Amino acid sequence: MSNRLHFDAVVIGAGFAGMFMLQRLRELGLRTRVLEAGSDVGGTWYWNRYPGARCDVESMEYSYSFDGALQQEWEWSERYSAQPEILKYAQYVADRFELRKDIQFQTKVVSAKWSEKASRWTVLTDTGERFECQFLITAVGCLSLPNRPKFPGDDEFAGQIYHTGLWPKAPVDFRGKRVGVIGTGSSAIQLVPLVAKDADRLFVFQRTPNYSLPAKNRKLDPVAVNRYKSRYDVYRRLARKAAVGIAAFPTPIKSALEVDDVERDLTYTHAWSAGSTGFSRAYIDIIRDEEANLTAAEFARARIRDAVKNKKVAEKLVPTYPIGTKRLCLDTGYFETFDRPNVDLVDVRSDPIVSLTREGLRTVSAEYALDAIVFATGFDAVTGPLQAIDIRNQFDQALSEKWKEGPQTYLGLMTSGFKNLFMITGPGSPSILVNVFVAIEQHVEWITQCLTHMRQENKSVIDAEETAERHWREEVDAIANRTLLAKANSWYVGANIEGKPRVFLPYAGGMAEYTAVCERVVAEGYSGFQMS
Ligand code: NA7
Repeated sequence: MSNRLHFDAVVIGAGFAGMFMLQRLRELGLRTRVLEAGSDVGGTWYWNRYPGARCDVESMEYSYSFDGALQQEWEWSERYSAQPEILKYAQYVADRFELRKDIQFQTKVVSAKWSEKASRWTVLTDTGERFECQFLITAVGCLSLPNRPKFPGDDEFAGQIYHTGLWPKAPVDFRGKRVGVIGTGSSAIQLVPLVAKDADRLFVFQRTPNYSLPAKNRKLDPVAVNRYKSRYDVYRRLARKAAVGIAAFPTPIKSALEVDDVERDLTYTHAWSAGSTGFSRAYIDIIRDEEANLTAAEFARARIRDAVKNKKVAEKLVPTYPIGTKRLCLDTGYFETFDRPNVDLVDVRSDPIVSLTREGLRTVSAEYALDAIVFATGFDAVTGPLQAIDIRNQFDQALSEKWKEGPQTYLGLMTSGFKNLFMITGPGSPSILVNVFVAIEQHVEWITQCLTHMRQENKSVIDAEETAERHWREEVDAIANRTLLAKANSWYVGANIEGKPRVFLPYAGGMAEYTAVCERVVAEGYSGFQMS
């Protein structure tokens, strides 16, 4: 342990949340250091470099709104941006606001401990450095701890192993190779069509088929972009007031069950052709009512059957769970890929993977010779990245110990007993259920406002009250239980990670409602928080 480094605030992570937090803390005049495991900014978009990685929120909305000049000068080229362009945007923002001078890269935070006596956090890193700070702010992202299932024989495989969430920087050449992709979530759905074009043979190991609609991605028309930009503030305001933080999404007013078949079919056809995850918002009750959901699910299932010529394979690709209860995907030619002669779909629900072998992969009934295996197996979402750090309060209680039955937070911003620890897009906040940029900006602004208030009131320590936290947990659960979301075996409830408690992780009440609650808390003099 070398020198101690003293700061007012330490921010963990230099993705979009950490970058904006840094910018705001600087404006407050706080001496801040951002610690980032990667070698550059970008977070999720730094790590997820797999072929086809692309955002499912439209570029014009998936960007910062905090700086008018920035949003005017940045030019997006496509309706849905691909990873390289989003990473370039992150780098551009870092340059423009000279953020890098306060970011320490290739530095992973391993632990943080609050000292009651000093009223400070001590943060230790894998570089052996020790940072001391008054405020610790996590900006670790919700989908940043890869889930890489281990199989017997894991170390024996002689070929290359990749994970979509830890993709190498150097291009991967699949030409002439036999490739296996494990998983059929959003990442695989984006990756598979591109790998299929290059690989000699591609085996897609599917446990659960997923819903996906054609993204209808396209180059952006500069005239339309300029028109959009001339009203950017209006769109941003609309986004903040919209349930999912996306201005372009429809605000449903009707029930799927109150209209006749013809009207419903027209609505779904229109929503499907829009190429957006807003499809599940075509009616107010798709995510709330099983019967309503079935109408949308049946429409989507028919589209998948239409897309695949091989009817036997098509049937295997048709999801059976209620649509929209796991994250709806957008694709470019995913289902059609399974008609290619070099692509095979392997149902590992009925024929599970038993082991990796030197030559490839073995299921109960077959062996697959492979040169490369891609794990598109997702993430230990939302709580995983926070619990991966050994965060301890003054009683030496670990965050992961406190959260062993599931996360407990107040507004997803703080967790009681862990003083001066703020979380951006923490569990219990809208985060990944909404346009994450809107969620990030709202959280950063709230934290900034709170720190300003503390300074004005001459307070140096803040904590969440246990009662407020308990009520918030009940509220988050109650809202989720009014939807079908809580029932699905998704990463929203931690069902993808063995042994993870089944708790609904994000707040499902919508961005506008959540913001209103946060504003009310402030208006009530930070009700539910204790400052000293
Ligand atoms: P997801 O959506 O969690 O998908 C992971 C996929 O991997 C999913 O199909 C899983 O099947 C599959 N999986 C996980 N473990 C296994 C094992 N052991 N065997 C076979 N198949 C397995 O992750 P993504 O990266 O695609 O997407 C995450 C989010 O990133 C996405 O929602 C976007 O917001 C961006 P399962 O469904 O569990 O049966």
